[in-house]
Amino acid sequence: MMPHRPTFALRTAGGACAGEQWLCDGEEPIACLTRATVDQPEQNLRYFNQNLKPLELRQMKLAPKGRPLVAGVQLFWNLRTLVTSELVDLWVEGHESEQLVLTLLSREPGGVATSRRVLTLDYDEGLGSYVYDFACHLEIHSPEVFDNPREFGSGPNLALQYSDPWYCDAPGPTVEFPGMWRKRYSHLLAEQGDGTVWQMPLNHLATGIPSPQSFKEGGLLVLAYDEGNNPAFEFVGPTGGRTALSVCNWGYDLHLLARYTRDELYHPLCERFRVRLCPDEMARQLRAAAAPVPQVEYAGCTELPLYERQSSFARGQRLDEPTQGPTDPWPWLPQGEGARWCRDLGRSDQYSLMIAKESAGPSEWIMDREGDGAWTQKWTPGIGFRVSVHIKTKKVGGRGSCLALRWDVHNEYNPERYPYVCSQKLLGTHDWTRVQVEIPGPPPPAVNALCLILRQDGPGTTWFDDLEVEVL
Ligand SMILES: [Ca+2]
Repeated sequence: MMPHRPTFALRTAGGACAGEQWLCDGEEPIACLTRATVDQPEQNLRYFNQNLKPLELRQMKLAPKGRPLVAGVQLFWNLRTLVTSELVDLWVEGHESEQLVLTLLSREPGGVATSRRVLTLDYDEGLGSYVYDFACHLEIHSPEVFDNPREFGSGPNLALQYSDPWYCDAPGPTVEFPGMWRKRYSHLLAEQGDGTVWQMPLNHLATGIPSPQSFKEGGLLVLAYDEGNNPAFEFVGPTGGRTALSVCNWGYDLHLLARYTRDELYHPLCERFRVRLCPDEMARQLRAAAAPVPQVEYAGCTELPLYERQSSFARGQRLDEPTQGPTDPWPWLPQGEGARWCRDLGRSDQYSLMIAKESAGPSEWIMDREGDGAWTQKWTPGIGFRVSVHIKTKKVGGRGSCLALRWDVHNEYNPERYPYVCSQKLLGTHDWTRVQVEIPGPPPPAVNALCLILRQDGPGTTWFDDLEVEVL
C-alpha cells in the first residue's frame, strides 16, 4: 500500500456568504474550526451559559477516510469563573503542506489573561493517524485575581482548565429509537503518573470513582474499545504530571485541569496534549493491565434498576460494570428514606420499585434523563409525554402516593423551577391501580429532559410497576 501523504489546509466553504471553516486533508474535511453560537440545552450543559460562541475544533477525524471520533476540543482556557472567550486573531502556516500550524489568540474579556493556542497538525504514518498537537499557552496579566485566599483556600495549588473535550458516540443512546447512533465504547483507560492503569466503565454513575490526578509523561487517556477507532489524548512532557482529570457523567466530557503554585501564575504557562488514535493492541494491553474498578455506590446501592420506556423494573445495572446492549440507559435513583428496588413482589413478575417507611414526608424514585439533552431522539416544540404506571399501596397516610412529571434543567442556577404535574394520589390500601399523567409541549426554554418521579408522601408502603412512557 502506498503511504498516505497528507496535504493540509484550512478551507472556507462557500455559500450565501463565507461559510464553515474546515481543516482538510486534500479534498477531505477532517475537522471543523468553529465559533458558532451554541443554543440551549447544550449551551447550559456544556458551557454553563458562560461562553455563547465557543472557539472549538469539532467533528475530528483521526484517520484518512475515517469517521469523526472526537466531537469537540475546546480551544480556550476556563479560569475558574473566567473564560478566554474572545477571539483576537488567527494565523495559519503551512497551507497545502504536510504540516499545518494554526495559532489562535484569544483573551478573557475583562483583560485578566491572554491565551495563545497553537495547533500543529501532522500525520503519523506508523500510527496511521492524524496527530493534533495542542500547545496551550496562557499569560495571566493579573495573577492577583487568582493569588488570593478566596481562590486558593488553604491548598498549595490552583487548578485551571485548559480544555474540556468530548467524544463522538459516547455515551450511547439512553433508549432505543429509530435512527439512533450506534453505541461503541465501554471504558475509559489511562496511564497514570504512578505507573498504574486506571479504568472507568461507562454506565454514567461510575464517573464518581476517583479519577487520575496525574498522568505518565507521554501517557495516554483512551476511549475503548472499537476496533481501529480508539481515540487517545496524549499528555506531553510535564503536562502529564500537572494534569488532573474529571469526567462528567452527563456527556463523558474530559475536564483537563493543570495545577499551579502561586509563583507559577506570575510566569507564562503552557500545557501540551495531542489527540490521535491509540493502536488496537495498545488499547487491549491497557485494558488487561487496568487496576480493578473500585466499588461504586449510590445511596448505599451497588446495583440500580434501569430506565426503559416500557418497564417492569426487572433489569438492573451493576455500578462497577459497563452497560450491556445497544444503549447506555440511566438508572432510577432512590431519594430519601425507604426507597428500594423490590425483587420479590411485582404486578406481572417479581420486580417493582418500592417505598416503605414509617415516617411522615416524601420519598421518591426519580429518573431525570428522558430528553434530547440526555441522548434520546431530537425534540421538536410539538413533543409531549403520556406516562402511566401501576401503583399498589398498603396503609399509606399523609398526602399519598403518585406518579409525577416535570420539565428538568441541569446546571442552571435554579435548576428545579418547574412544577410537579401529579397523577391521582392513592391513600390507604389499594390493589394495583393504573395512574396516568400527560405533559404537553413545547418544553420551556433551556429544558433538556423530562423528569419522572414515583413518590410517596407519608408513612406506609407503595409498589410501582409496569411503567409506560409514550412520546406524543
Ligand atoms: Ca415488575
